[in-house]
Amino acid sequence: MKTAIVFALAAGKLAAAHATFQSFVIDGKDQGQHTAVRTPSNANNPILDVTSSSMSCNGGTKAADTLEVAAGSEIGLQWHHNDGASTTGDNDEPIAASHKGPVIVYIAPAESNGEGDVWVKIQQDGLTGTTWGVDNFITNKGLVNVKIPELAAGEYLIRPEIIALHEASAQGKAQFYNGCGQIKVTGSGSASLPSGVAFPGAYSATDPGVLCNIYGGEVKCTASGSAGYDVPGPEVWDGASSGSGSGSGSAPASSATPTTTAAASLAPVSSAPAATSSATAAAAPTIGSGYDTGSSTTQPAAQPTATAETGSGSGSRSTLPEQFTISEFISWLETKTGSANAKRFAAAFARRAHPRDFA
Ligand SMILES: [Cu+2]
Repeated sequence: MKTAIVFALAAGKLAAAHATFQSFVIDGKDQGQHTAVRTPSNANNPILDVTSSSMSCNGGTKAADTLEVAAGSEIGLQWHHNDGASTTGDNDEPIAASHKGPVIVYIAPAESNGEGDVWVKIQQDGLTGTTWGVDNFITNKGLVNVKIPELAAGEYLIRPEIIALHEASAQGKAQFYNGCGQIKVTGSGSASLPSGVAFPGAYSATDPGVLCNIYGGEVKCTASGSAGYDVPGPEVWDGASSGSGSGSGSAPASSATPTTTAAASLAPVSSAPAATSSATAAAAPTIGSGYDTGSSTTQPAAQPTATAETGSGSGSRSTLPEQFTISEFISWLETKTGSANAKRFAAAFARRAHPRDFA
């Protein structure tokens, strides 16, 4: 089996394998890139500092338009790896598969501009079995579906968020991605948002779901240290009660809450992997020694090995095609650096989906 991997770095154009929230999808129709979506100030790079002001709306300034959505309706929040670029052949679209972690959605009144204790969590997808929210996110091609609560008509900010935990066993290495969309809720909903949490402020660098080792078997990123994963931040609001937005002591959700519906809508639409999944998995496994010399992360035993590709059309060459196998890549590297260095570099590179400036 030949696994073609696009090593865009070798072609000199590898973008960091991150992601941004870019558009709304309403009734299956994409509303257009940046329409009613605040464009981040720092491209698709992650936030590493939980105290950064960008934790609120990723440094984005107010967009010109606001999108009308019906209270109680389900809308889609579309993310992509790169902004404005073609997604074709991008194995890190919508995000590098290594970037495992939760996918969360918050909402706040628009007049707050995201400042103060205003953010109310309306959905989260953490870890279910061995499936992370980001795994479902990739299966859904970067589309985060969320049900808008039966909110009173008015303008709100909606803030989807991804936390990538692939290096989060070290403090300050969890990667935070968020973005803000501007919506005007219509209809006759009556729920008013409870008080919420602040960004920055809601998360600590040492929260069990932030300082978290996802490798080495069972994940134990919980307050008690038991198996599982505690999604950072408050409890999910049930969409009705008025005093429980800030987390502790929230009322138990009834079986008819938007929470339940929303969780179901986050489930993968299909268990069949996308066509690019095998290549993505090979190119972006969740391990990272290589450049990560400071990491104390326990690595899983299984890893794609360069030698597994031997025999699939290798041969020394001095130039590299746009697509090539690992063995072809090693052969090419050998012509540049010698065998030992080539194998080491190739193996390290294969474990990574993005360059060292933002791991
Ligand atoms: Cu990254």
